[in-house]
Amino acid sequence: MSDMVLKVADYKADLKPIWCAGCGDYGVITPFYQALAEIQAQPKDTVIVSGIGCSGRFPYFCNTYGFHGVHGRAVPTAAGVKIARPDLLVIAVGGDGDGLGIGGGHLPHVARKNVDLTYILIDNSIYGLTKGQSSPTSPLGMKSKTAPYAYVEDPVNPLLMLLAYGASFVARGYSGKPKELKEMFVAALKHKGFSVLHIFSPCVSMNREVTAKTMSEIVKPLPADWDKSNRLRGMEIALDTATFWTGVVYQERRETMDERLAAMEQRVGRYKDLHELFAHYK
Ligand SMILES: Cc1ncc(C[n+]2csc(CCOP(=O)(O)OP(=O)(O)O)c2C)c(N)n1
Ligand code: SF4
Ligand SMILES: [Mg+2]
Repeated sequence: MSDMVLKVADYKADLKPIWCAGCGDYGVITPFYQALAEIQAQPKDTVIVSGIGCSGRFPYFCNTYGFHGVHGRAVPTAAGVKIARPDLLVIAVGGDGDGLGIGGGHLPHVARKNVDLTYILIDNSIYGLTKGQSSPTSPLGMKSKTAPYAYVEDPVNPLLMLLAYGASFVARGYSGKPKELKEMFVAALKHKGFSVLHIFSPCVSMNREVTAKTMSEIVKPLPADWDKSNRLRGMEIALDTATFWTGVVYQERRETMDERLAAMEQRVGRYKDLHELFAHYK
């Protein structure tokens, strides 16, 4: 397998995506397949871990290893896979409810630890799978099944949070711009460290307010000479909520958790079992 040149079709599972017709997630998975082919990811060495949600179905549609886990736990589970098997290409996928609601407490820790994995956060500002409850990114005033008059909460700002948490690669994309997304996926997958893509992907069935039409009015690519090394500048554009700037916002090379663990193993050796480890503390 490793001597063969893999094509985009080689990354597609036999099971075709079953999202609603017109769902933005098709615009996410297509460039993702293309990016896997571009970097020639080996399916046997690639693991996709997802949470629960329409977006959480991602691993079923990819010809790689997959783990469809517990709602909100895609990122810490993926981190565990990477720490146990640093040789694997590890990808976590989930929705805005999964990653920013129930799983919101996990994100800062995997980001600060700089675990070497790629997290695809697919945001549609709604709980799609469970049929239309407000989510942490639903805008103030938006109507939903759980806010029939209007949503009374302010949304979180995922880009601002990810930059503040210390993620070493932060990009923002839109499912309606798949060519841009493919480039971002390639850069994220090649990045050594925690790379995260916040991707807006309209839910055509459950969200009638944040749509492809409203997004097309605010999506704008970052300038070609954008300085990716400036975290504060990234925070400034995150705070510009009138424009949905897309592109690689921030990137730095910082020692990763698996590099630090490997260095420690070199220094102290690998413990054979827990008795040996605890003997160290006597
Ligand atoms: C512990 C737990 N709580 C709640 C649920 C129900 N549940 C399943 S998916 C989901 C929300 C999905 O929304 P999101 O993460 O935004 O994904 P989307 O479907 O929009 O892609 C919820 C609340 C669950 N499966 N497990
Ligand atoms: S409910 Fe929304 S997010 Fe889920 S498959 Fe349908 S369009 Fe996509
Ligand atoms: Mg969602």
